[in-house]
Amino acid sequence: MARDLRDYLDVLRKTAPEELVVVEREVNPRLEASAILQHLENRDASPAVLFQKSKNCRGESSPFRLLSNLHATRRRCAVALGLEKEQWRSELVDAYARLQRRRVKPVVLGRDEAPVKEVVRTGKEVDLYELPVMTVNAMDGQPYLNNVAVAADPDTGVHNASHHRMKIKSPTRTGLYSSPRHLWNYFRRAEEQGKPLPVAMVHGHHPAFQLATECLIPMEEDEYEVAGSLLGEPLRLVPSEAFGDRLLVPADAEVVIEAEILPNVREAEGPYGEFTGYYGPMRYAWACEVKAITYRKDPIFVHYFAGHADHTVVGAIGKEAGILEIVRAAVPTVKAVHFPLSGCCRFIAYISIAQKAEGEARVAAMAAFPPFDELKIVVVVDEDIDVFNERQVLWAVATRVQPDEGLDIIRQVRGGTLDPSQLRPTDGSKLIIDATKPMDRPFARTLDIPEETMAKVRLEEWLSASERAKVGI
Ligand SMILES: Cc1cc2nc3c(=O)[nH]c(=O)nc-3n(C[C@H](O)[C@H](O)[C@H](O)COP(=O)(O)O)c2cc1C
Ligand SMILES: [Mn+2]
Repeated sequence: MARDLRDYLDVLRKTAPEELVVVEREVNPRLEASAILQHLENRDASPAVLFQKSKNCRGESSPFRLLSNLHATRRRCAVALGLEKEQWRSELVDAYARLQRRRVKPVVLGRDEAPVKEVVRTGKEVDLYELPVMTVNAMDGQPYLNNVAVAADPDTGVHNASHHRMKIKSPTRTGLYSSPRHLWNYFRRAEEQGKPLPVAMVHGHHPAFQLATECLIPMEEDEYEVAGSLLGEPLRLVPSEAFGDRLLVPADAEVVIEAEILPNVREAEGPYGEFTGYYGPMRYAWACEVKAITYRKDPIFVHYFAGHADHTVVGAIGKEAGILEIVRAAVPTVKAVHFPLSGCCRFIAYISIAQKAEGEARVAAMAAFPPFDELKIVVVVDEDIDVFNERQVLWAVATRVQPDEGLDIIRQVRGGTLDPSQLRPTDGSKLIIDATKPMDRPFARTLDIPEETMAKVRLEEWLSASERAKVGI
């Protein structure tokens, strides 16, 4: 059996049942589903939520189940990569980096063998409003598809996969906003040749697939091979309905929506509730025509809770792993990289190093910026600081940094296009905070209690069960 979403949900039910909440009552994907997720978040709960029954975009009962918030915790991402749920800190990033080094080529199946072809809608049968697409935030106005967009390089045929949203404008027409990265580059080259670019939205697969699409690899390399690396087996592909071998799509996906991005057409897109926690503006963006929708029997439609952890955590782990590898080439003693939720998992990175020579912290920070344009602030700390513990990181900033020595600003560098504080469309500034201890003079010693005393004192011998219960141990 190939690995897919259903097999992952089974593993989750067995190893981390508290991570999945099932709702039997029929939900409306228009704002009601996100209100439920928001109520949970307000109580500090971030389970994946599987709605067993959902309405479609017309408010009618649909045959689709709706799954959201799947990627909102690193624990669930750890389980997706075959780790224990407790291994969600640097073990998860290290595992991603290790797995990604060994690429696994995909295999191509015939149509009859592909679960995603169990139901095929083409021509007049194509109707996006039949899907349970969520309208997540008040000002979105329309439902937006939001998941993995796959495309083939118009010149080489190599496949790229990356998350993108698509505004639904009619039963077959969508808008697509893309920042200048790989998919953007593919389409611009197709457009220069006057051709449309085939693209497919993949809504639902084993979450290792979604995690793989956020890897940092050169554009010439095949992202389906990275999906194989993280899945631990070749990704199974199948020719698309509308474009045949020119666009191969994941055979074990739940739902695939095949479309063409139209050359020389721009239409209004947005506002949209962004990963930043703000609405992004309305602007002229690409337009697409949907050619086919295919899905499995008893389909599960996966939708991100846009603007929340579900939208950002999935992108963080591949970025952390890619930056860890690149920083390691410059500073071999790098220990860990973390893109915290407080920086929307993109704008801020915490990097720890075992500094051996003065100046290595700056080298680590400089190496971290180029691979990912949205990274804006890098904080470098010593190895005694756990980069997954934000309080420790800020303690290092508070006690090891003098602002006139520890900060550097780099101006007019490619930045994220969705950062609301950025003045110009594609460039902004970067900040380095070197929160490592100086090496050229003695530094204050961190508090500690002798190790042998710590080892000798066992709390069970000092606190009765009832007293231990008071402090939750
Ligand atoms: C859930 C999610 C939604 C995203 N939506 C978009 C989007 O609509 N447009 C965009 O340009 N980038 C979006 N991104 C960011 C890209 O997926 C990300 O930068 C990716 O690495 C680009 O890959 P590529 O260079 O292979 O195209 C999204 C990321 C996530 C995790
Ligand atoms: Mn790419």
